[in-house]
Order: sequence, then structure tokens, then C-alpha cells
Amino acid sequence: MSGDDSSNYSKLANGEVDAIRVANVAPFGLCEEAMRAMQGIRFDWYNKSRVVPPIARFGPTLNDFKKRGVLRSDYWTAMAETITRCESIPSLVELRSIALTRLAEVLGTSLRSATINGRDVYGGTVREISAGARVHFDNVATEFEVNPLDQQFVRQLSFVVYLAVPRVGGETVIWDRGPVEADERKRVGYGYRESVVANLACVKFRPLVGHGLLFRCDRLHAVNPSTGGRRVSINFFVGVAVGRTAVIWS
Ligand SMILES: O=C(O)CCC(=O)C(=O)O
Repeated sequence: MSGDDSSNYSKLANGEVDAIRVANVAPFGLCEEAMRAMQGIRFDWYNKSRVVPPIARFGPTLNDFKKRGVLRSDYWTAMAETITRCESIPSLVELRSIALTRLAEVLGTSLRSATINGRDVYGGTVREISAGARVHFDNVATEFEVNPLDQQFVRQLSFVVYLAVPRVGGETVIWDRGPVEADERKRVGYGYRESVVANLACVKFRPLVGHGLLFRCDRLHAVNPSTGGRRVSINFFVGVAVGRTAVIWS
């Protein structure tokens, strides 16, 4: 179900494994530098009525800017503001670029931003998930009334590179299946009660600074709460299309 080597990507793309570690994406020192530089930066909260426990973000995400199944227009303002704020954090700009280069290598394809009506969307949102994330899945096509992206793809993946990790906890847990209709009875906000995954096989990944995880986010997954330090990462969702072309967004 899981592999340790980016050469396992074919297995991930074919659905034979659900997640692969991507080792040594970014130097430890660069992650530390980015964390230091972001100390004075204001993070926003994901919508707290939907996202409990709370998750903080620096940069917009499509799923946090939707209203009644449609992307809100202030998404574009938030994106422009993030790009400007990032200009004053060279270490973060470098990290984003290193992460994308490595992702393209692992996928064996060039990457481009996903678009909405021809306009590039944002990829590379920094997230602090220190209190954990409940069992959920990510699928842009079902989060909105219709897929808001111009691109169609066969699989959505999540690529996460860790910039800071706690001493204890913070593992990413991925279960052996995607959501089923019956899970909806146990919906809480953006996710589900823990009982939906009772007795299911799972794999657990301990985050490491500078290392990455690429996984099928259409599988149920969660993040364990952290103790003893922040858990901060940079995230790209990846839409892999037929013929392996890929687009990214957050
Ligand atoms: O931070 C992680 O390890 C995974 C977070 C998550 O839920 C996701 O990327 O969909």
C-alpha cells in the first residue's frame, strides 16, 4: 500500500499503492529559514465553522473560498496578496520552486498551474495542521457543484513537504478506501467521525522536515494532533490526466 521511493510513482499512478514518501526534497536549513521568515507573517484560518480542529493557512485554497458550491471572487484578491507577500520571503519562494521541480521529476512530466477560465490558480499554500485534521478526502470535482478547473484528470493527489514537525504526533494516516455514501451519515464539517474508518487497514507516515509525501487524497485520510512543536507544510494538489500531464493547485 505504500512505498519509500519515488520510482514507485508508477504504482501510485496506477492505483497499486496509495502513498509514496519523497525523500530529501528541501534542505533542512532552508526549511528552518522559511519558518523563521514566516514568524512575522499573518496566517489565516480555514473557515472555522467547517474546519474543526482549526487549521491555519498562508495562501488561499480553492476549497476555503467556495460559497454554495461556487468559487468566491475574493479568491483572486487573496491570491494576488499572497504572491506579493511571498516576494518578501525568498526562502519560501525557493522552497516552492524546489518542491515543484522535485514533484515534476517524480511524476516524470512537466507541471503547470491549473486554470479557471484560462486564469492560473494558486499552488503552494502553507498550512499549519498542528491540532490535527479529521478523517476526510479531497476531490475538487465533488467539493464544488462542478469541477471549477478547466482541466479534467483521472486522479487527484496531494503533495506535502514538511517545513516544521512536532516532537510527538502529527502522523498522516491514510486508509484503504475512499468515501462511500453511508459515510455521509457521519459527516462533521469537512470530514467524518472517526468511526467511519474503524477496522479499516491504514498506513501511517511520520512527517520529517524537508521530506515529502505524495498520496491519493481521494482515499480517507487524517492528521494526528501534534505535541511539542508546530506542524507546518507546503501543499500542492496535483491533477494527473491521461497521458500523465499534470496540473497543480492548492
Ligand atoms: O499534512 C499532511 O500530511 C496531509 C494533509 C492533508 O490532509 C492533505 O494534504 O489533504
